[in-house]
Amino acid sequence: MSIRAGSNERHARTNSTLSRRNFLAATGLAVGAAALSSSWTTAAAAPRRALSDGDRVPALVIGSGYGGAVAALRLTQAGIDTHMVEMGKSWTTPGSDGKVFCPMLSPDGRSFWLRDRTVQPVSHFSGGSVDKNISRYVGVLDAEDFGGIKVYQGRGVGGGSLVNGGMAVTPKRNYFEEILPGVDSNEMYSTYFPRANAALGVNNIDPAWFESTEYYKFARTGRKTAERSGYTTTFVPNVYDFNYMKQEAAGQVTKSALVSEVIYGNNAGKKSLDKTYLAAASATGKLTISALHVVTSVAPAATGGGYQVVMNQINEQGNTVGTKTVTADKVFFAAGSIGTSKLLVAMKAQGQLANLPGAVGQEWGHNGNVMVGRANHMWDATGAKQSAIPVMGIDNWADTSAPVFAEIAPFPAGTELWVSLYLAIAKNPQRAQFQFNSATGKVGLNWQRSQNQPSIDMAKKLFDKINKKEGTIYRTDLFGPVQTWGDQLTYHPLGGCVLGKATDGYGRLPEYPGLYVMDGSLVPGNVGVNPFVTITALAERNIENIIANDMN
Ligand code: FAE
Repeated sequence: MSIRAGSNERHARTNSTLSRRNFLAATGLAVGAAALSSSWTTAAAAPRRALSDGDRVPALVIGSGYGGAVAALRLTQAGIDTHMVEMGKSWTTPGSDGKVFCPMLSPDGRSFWLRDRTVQPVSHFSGGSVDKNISRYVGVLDAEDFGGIKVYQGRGVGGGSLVNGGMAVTPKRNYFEEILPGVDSNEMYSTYFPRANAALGVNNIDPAWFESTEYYKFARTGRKTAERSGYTTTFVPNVYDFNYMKQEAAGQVTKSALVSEVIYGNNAGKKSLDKTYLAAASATGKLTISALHVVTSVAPAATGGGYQVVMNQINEQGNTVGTKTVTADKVFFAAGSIGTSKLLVAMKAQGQLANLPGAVGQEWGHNGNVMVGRANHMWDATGAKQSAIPVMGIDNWADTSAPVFAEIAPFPAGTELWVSLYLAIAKNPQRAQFQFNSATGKVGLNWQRSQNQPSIDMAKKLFDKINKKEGTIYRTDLFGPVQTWGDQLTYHPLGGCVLGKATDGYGRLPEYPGLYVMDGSLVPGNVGVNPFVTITALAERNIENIIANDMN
């Protein structure tokens, strides 16, 4: 869906005077808003008024992922008119196939961000590439290439929540205390993690159904082989609605997770942010979302205080169709670890925000991600039918010689492959920095592929043991023509603007009052589990403090 700025611009200017009643009537949200606490309401119902050139707004949020969605909800609930800017599109309009998101097994332009060919994480099979040509479009999944690593990220209103596996994991408390010693963990574990889990709609699979359904045979096989080698496995909560999934299996509703949908978006079943935090923020009548707008610059306003935010409006082919400058009293950077770090490092280097501290752009890590596949024996099938939503992990974090938390990942190819696939999160201490290149005007990330060797070594210890016990081998055909480890990619970019180092203890950039960081860039490189619950809970903690102290 494209933004028609022209016809909508006047609304942005009058937003602050738009009454809640008019808002609800205009958007058809009245019923959904009333039922919000117990059911799903989509932010699709939010008015798609784009910001206009020359607007002055109280609060502007860059990015609509976890950090941005928390900021938007809590700011709007505090009565503050909030304007969100998102480079991706609003995923609300079905394509010619009647679906908003494209099928996982036959991807089209909707799958990838501005590419002519897919870059699938599992890119090969039996010696050949499984990538496919696609039309260039503002698709939902980006694979941003920094030379040493490809960073997968969600693009669209809802950020990473649109494409992720929904695994909602609260980190181990002792490791959280180790990585963020300045944060009161009592508060986090008694207040903010529970608050985040509740607002995200986290739920657990029914263990009895898990044991019986063909769709989780792959996870049961992964569990059996891990436990036979003495490893502990654990169920992992998720934001995919497991009641809906059960109904899918029973043939009562349209299938989504059970027809392989996940990394190119779920057409049903998943409580992505547009159905939780952003829907609730929209229902206040205080939020506008400008989709297909890319923020390119933030600098102190020349007069009147606040910050000048420059953005390019793009069309669905990614071409710039306009440029706007908006002044905001407060700006919340929530463009993700990569997006926020790139913006801040560029602004510091180019002089717009020259006084930012040296810690900006530092301590980036990929959460120790590495993927691997094992070939099971014929009698250890993984199932032709697999749910695309992972629900189980191998927890070997306590092994200090090789701390690993490995997600037992689905391989939902629609046919029996006997492959057990894993995404390992290892305690890899390696970090990288973002650097501005004055010749190209771009920000790079100096991560080298060799920095992933510690992840490989740790994961290898675990999976070598399983292979030895089972008499099985690694698949060497999944991540390249002959390549065992998927070590050239990450789904979990973290750091670049670390809490208490680049910012104060709550995400403020103290050199520039009114600038805040809200997203995964606050987390120093590794959190030991899938990261979005941590990002959400930290954002909840920080925005509460900011609203209490900075918003008069
Ligand atoms: P994020 O959600 O990335 O949101 C940032 C937003 O800002 C995006 O929508 C961008 O398009 C937008 N943006 C960036 N730059 C600009 C700009 N200049 N102007 C305007 N907008 C901009 O950030 N995590 C889990 O915990 N469990 C999982 O199961 C899981 N699975 C994953 C699977 C995949 C395929 C991927 C890609 C990620 C997965 N993750 C998972 C990671 C998780 O989605 C990620 O940590 C969070 O989305 C990061 O949240 P942020 O708020 O930091």
